[in-house]
Order: sequence, then structure tokens, then C-alpha cells
Amino acid sequence: MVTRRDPLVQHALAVLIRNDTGLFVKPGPRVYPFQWNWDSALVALGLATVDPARGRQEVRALLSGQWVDGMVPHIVFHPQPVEYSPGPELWASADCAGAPEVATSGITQPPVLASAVRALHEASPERGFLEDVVPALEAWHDWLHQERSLDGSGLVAILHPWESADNSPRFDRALDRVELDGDARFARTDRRHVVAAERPTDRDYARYLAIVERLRRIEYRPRSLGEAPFAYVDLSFNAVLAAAEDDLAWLWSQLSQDGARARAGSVRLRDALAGRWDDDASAYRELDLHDGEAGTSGTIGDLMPLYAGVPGERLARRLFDEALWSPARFGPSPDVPWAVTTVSKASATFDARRYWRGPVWVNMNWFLVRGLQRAGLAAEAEELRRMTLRLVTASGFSEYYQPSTGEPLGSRDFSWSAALTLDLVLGSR
Ligand code: 2M8
Repeated sequence: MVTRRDPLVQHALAVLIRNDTGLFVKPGPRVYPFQWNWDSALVALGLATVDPARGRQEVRALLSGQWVDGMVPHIVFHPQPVEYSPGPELWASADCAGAPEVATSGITQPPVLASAVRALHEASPERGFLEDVVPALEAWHDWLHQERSLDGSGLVAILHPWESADNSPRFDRALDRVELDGDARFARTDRRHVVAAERPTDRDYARYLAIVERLRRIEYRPRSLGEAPFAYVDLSFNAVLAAAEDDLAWLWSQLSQDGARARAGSVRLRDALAGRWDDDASAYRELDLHDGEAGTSGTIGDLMPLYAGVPGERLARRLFDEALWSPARFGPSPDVPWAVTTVSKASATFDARRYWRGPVWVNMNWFLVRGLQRAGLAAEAEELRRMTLRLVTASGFSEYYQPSTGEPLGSRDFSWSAALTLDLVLGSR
């Protein structure tokens, strides 16, 4: 049995302690100095295995940035003595109705938080904590369905690549349509810490900022999805939401309440995700709202409904054999032994070094391990879990990894890589 004294566990804990500002855990020591939404949720989830009290603090710090309408923002800019650009001035949240006192961004991120709160409660139940945070989670999920719903199908749209795996090639076509207002000038602090070849290009950044500019003029709340310059049905976001709705319904049950909206939300969303299965591709299809029906994107997003338990065992096995673990697509092959690549090796956009465009990420592997377990593919889940642990043992807790060599890329000492290792080693699910 692995215990807290295991060297990998000790190393992971040391990374989280070093990135702890006292109020929240930074995603990485230098590139990301503020509180990011799904980073903190995954950190809290990992901390459930070793320090649930610290995990609860992480959740409370993130929820201090919640907007009056329920949105939990993608970044909470708790004041920090650092230079970071584009920072709070880009978002100007103080000028928006319903923004909290602390500066935040105006968009959100995949809602992992309810799943983290469930993990914390299972590890160490504390009713008072649930009474405080469950209504806040309910308000956030409800906001997603009100503001971002696609024709009441249960699916929700993201309005910015920063709401998911931002630099993924699945967003390229939608980003190409974003018009720039003349010569965009902007400062980027990210490339002081990470080499340019591992980060988004300036061309992408100009478009990220143009979307923010346009959304800011309408206080980040378009009257319809059609009014937004970018609107995309990201399967990762929706799969995370489906799983989180289940966990939220479970949390309500712990408070002896019904959680009917969350339960119904999860059923609708799962049905809608199931309807996006593409039998020829053995994967799911994403949807660019400004472009109509798109096929599979050739990225790991096409596999993510697995995390939410959408495919049954038979379909999950096909997805595993023909996509996730296929040597020609996302799985290990003689030249590219590390999996799961974030882009299919068969795709022309595959890039082994650039952020979200090919490298292996620990959070994606974690989602897929849990999904394989949910589908009853225990041996396959174990294979991926062990590969992920071999990778972090060999290369440390990096933000992402070169899939041919395992070389660490992006930020070193990355918090969610450390936190999810704790869950993969010590967690029960
Ligand atoms: C990345 O996003 C930030 C902007 O929000 C960036 O590129 O600088 C993404 O990987 C995002 O998913 C993640 O939450 C964030 C912090 O780790 O970094």
C-alpha cells in the first residue's frame, strides 16, 4: 500500500506547499501568479487525500470571486506583488454590474469545483462547509444553463478559448473568424518564463484579446450566443459539467435536500453528449456555433464524454481501442511512447511541443483514467494511471510533456500535475 511517506507523494506535496500563497495555490510558480478556476478545483480535489482543511480553504478563496449572477470567474486576481500581463486591467471587472470586490476575469472555466467539493466531503465531512458552498455551486451551474445554453439541449457553449484548453487546434477555425481592430498591441509576461515554441503565438493572442475587448463592451453578457464573437460547444467543458452536476446532486443529498435541477441537468446533458457520437471516427463530435455542424476535431476533446460516463462499456472499449489507445491516434506508439496526446498524431496540426497542441497533460490523463473506471474498463484505466505515474516520476510535475521523449515542457512544479498525482496514488475513485 502506498502511504504519505512515498517519495512521489512527498514531492507532490512539496510542490503544492511551495506554490501556496497562504490564500490560494498558484497554478505554477512564475507563469501563473493568480488563482485560476479549474486549477484550484483540481488542487482541492488532490488535497482531499492529504489535507482536506487546506482544500476547503482553496474552494472558499475561489468562491470569493463569484459574481452576483452566479458565475465563478476563470481568474481571481487576489492582489499579488507581481507583474503579470494581460492582467486585471484588461478585464476591468470593477466597471461591470454584479462583479465582486476582488478583481476577476469576466469569463469562466470548466466547472470541476462541485466534484472537488464532493471529494473533500467524502474524505472529511463538514456540514457547515457544505451549507456555505453548495448553494454557490448551484448558482454557478444554474448560470451556465441560463447564460450559455444551446437551445435547451443541455449542452452549454464557451465564449472564449480561455474557458477551456485554449490553444487547442479545435478552436483554430473559430478564432480565424475573429476580426482584429487594427494593429493589436499587447504585452505578454508568459514568454519571460516559458520559451515561445511552447506557448500560443502572437497571432492567437491578438485574437484572444480581441474577443475580450468585444465581450468587455457588453460586460461579458451577450444577449444571445449569436452575439458573441466566439461560441463553441466544447466537449471537455460539457463533460466536466455533466460529472459535476451528478456530484452536486449528491452534495444536495448530503444536506437532505433534493438537488432535482442538478440531477435533471446531468441526465439532459449526458443524453445530448451521447447524441454527438460519431460511429465512423469512434469518437464524439464538437460543434462550432458560428460554423454549423463540425466533425470530430482530432483533439482529445473528442474523447472527453468518457469522463462523464456517457459511453457504456461496449462503446467505451471501441473509443479506447480505436482512438484513445490507438498507436496512430492518441495512444502510445514506438516513436511516441507517452500518451494520451492532446491532439491525434494523425492530425496535420499535431505539434509535440506546443501547449495543448500535442503534448501530454496530467489533468487530461486523470479525466480519462476516471472515465475508463466509470465505464468498467479497469485494466485499461490502470494502464493509463501507471503510465501517468511513470511520466511524473521520470520528468517531475510539469505543466505538459513532450510525448516522444517525456521531456517536461511549460511551467515546472505545476500544481494540478502534483495534486492529481496525489489523487492517482492515494485517491479511492
Ligand atoms: C492556461 O491559460 C492561461 C490563460 O488563462 C494562459 O495561457 O496564460 C490554460 O492552460 C488554462 O486552462 C489554465 O487554467 C491556466 C493556468 O494553468 O493556464
